[in-house]
Amino acid sequence: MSTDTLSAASARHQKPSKTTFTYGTAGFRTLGSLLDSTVFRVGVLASLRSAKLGGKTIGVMITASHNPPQDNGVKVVDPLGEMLPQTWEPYATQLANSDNFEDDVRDLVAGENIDVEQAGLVVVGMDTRETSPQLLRAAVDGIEVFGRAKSFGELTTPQLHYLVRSHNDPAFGEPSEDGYNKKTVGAVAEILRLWNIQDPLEITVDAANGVGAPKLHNLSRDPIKITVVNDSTHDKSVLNVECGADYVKTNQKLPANVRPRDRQLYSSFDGDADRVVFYYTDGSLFHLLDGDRIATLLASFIDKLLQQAKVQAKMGIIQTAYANGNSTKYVQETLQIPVDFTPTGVKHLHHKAQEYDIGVYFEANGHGTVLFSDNLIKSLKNKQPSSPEEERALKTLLLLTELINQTVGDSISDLFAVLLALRIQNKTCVDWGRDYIELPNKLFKVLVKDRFAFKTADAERRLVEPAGLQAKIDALVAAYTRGRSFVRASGTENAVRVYSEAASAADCAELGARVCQLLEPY
Ligand code: G16
Repeated sequence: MSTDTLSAASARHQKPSKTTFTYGTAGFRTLGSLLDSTVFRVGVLASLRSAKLGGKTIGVMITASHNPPQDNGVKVVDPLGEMLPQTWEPYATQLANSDNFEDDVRDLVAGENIDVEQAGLVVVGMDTRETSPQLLRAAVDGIEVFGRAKSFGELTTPQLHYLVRSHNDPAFGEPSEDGYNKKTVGAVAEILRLWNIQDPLEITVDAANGVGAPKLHNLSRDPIKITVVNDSTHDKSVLNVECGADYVKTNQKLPANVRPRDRQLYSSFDGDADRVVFYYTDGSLFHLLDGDRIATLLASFIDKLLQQAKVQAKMGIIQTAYANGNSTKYVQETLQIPVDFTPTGVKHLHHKAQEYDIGVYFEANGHGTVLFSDNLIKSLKNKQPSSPEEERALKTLLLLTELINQTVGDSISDLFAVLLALRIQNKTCVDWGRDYIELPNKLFKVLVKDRFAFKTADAERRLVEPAGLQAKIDALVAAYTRGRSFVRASGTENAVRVYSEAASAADCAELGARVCQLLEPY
C-alpha cells in the first residue's frame, strides 16, 4: 500500500469536526459543504472494493437526488450496477467518521484480505448541484490512491449504474452515455415498429431542474418527442424546488410550470432521474399515478404478453409500507400476483425482486424497475413461436428486458415502458387511473432531536423504539375506518417520516396530524 500517497492525499481532505456521517438509504447525504472528506474517503473505499473483486469496475455517484439544492451525497455502485453490499456499508460509515483514517484503511485491507495492487477502474458521475464538481474531484483524488478513475461528468444516477455494468459486461451495452441512449431509443423504436405504431411517443416531463433535463433533450429524437419543463440546471437554487417527483408525490399537486390540458398524461422526474411519477387533471381534480400504479400497469402488461407468448413465469410485486392499501388489494385480488414487503430503499426491494423470474418493484415515490431473471431471458430466446401473435409478444418481452434498466430504477426507461404499455394496450391515463381507487393518504416530515432513536421492525411497519410509541399509534389507528399509519426515520434527510391513510381524506389528515403530535416529546 502506498501509505505516503494515502496520507498526502487525505491531508488535502480534512474531516469537519462535530459531524457524524452515516451511510443511509442511498449512501451519504448531508450539506454538500460538509462532504469533501467523506467523498474522498468513499473514493478510497471504492478502489478497495474494486481490488477486493479482482479489479472489476466500480461506480461512485455524487448526488443527493430529491434533497434540497444545498445538500449533496455519494454512493458506491457494485460491478453489476447493484448497490454496495450491506456488509460493506459499515466500512463506509467507519471510514467517513474515522480520526485514524490511514490505520482504519490498513485494518480494512488486512481484514478483508485485499491486494491493493488489484484495484481497477472506478467510474464517476455527478448530478448538477453547485457542490458536485468539487466533490467529484475529491472522489477522483480518493480513487487514485489505489486505483484508476474515469469521470463521466454529469449523468443521471441510472446512467452511472448502466456504465458500471457495461464496463464489466460488454454484452450489456456499449460503455458510454451514447451506448445507453442507443440501447434505450433502439428498444423503443423496435417495439413501436413491431406493433405498427406510427406516431411518436409524446409527453411533457417536469425534470425537477435536474440532470434528467439535458439527458432527455439528448434522447428526444424520432420516435420520441419529449417536451421538457423545469430544465434550468444553470440556476443551482431551483433544483427540486416546487417541482419534481418528490414534490408532486408528497404534496399531491402539480409542479410549477406544468399547465396541463385535461385528461392528458404528464410526468415528473426527481433531481437525479431515478424516480418518475405521472399525473393528469380532470377539471379541478388532480390524479396522481405513482409508483404503485406503475408497478400494476407494467405487471399486468407483462402478464398479458406472457400469455400471448405462451410462456410460464413466476412474477412477484415488491412494495414497501408506503404502498397504498388499495394497490396491494388490487395486486392480490384482481391481478392475483403475490406481493412482498421490504423496508424502504431500492437496495432492499431489488434483492427481493431477484427471487422471481420477473420481479416488479416500485416504491410509491416512483423509484423502481422490473427485473427479468437470466433463466427467463434464456427461455424467451429459445422459444419457437407458433403464431405471429406469439412471436410479437416474445420479441416485445425481450425488447422490454433491454429497455427497462435492469440495474436500478430509471426515470427515463420507466417513462418509456409506461408510455409503451399504455399505447400498446390502447389505454388512456384516465383508464389507468380507474384500475383501482386509492385510499386517501398523506406524508408528513417531522423534525426530531434524534432520528436514530426511531427503530422499526416488520418492513418498517412497526416501531420498536422509542418504547411504548407504537402502542399509542395503534390506539389512534384503531379509531379510523381502514386506518393505517407508521413512523420511520428517513435515511436521506434529517427527519422522521409519518405516513397515514384512511377511508376518507378528512380521517387520513386527522390521523396523520395526531400521529405527528405523538412525536412532539421527541
Ligand atoms: C432514496 C432511495 C429511495 C427512498 C428515498 C427516500 O431515493 O433510493 O429508495 O425511497 O431515498 O428515503 P428515506 O425515506 O429513507 O429518506 P432518492 O431518489 O432520494 O435517491
